[in-house]
Amino acid sequence: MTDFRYPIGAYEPKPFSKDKKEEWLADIRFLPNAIEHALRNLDEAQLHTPYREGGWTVHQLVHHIADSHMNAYIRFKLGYTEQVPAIKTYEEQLWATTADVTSLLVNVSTTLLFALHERWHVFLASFTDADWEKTIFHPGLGKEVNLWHLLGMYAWHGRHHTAHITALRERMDWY
Ligand code: NI
Repeated sequence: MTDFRYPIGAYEPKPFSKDKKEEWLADIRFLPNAIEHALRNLDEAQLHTPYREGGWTVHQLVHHIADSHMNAYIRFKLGYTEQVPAIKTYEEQLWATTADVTSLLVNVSTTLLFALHERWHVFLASFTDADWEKTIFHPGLGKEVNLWHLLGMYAWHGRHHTAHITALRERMDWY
């Protein structure tokens, strides 16, 4: 049976390479376009459909990606400018139920993602090979994580949630 939670599988860390870097930077750059494409023509009833039983709705997924990637951007800025800073985890399930998420249209978050990812991509594209080895301390994981690992994680994270939406569209025959 298909696990709807992991349509593209789990994140698999990869060693640093120029090709992988270009691929992951492109994932960051084009995530907002991918989300916009995944959402095309969906009406409010469709947007409020859970992508799996008991899961987040499409609407919550989009706001979650914005929540997650705002945190991600801050993690990269901290990791780049400080010596092994401890980053802050957050309660993503609770963040997905606050008033801004429940009351605002998904367009607000896609607009936010276009601006955020433009800044994030330009920032990341300036990294030297050595910059990718800078680390943050991740209290959730209880260990140091380098910015290369973090890049792969967020490239995966964007594709992972986009696939939740596109897989739902396919199963529901929404075209
Ligand atoms: Ni997520």
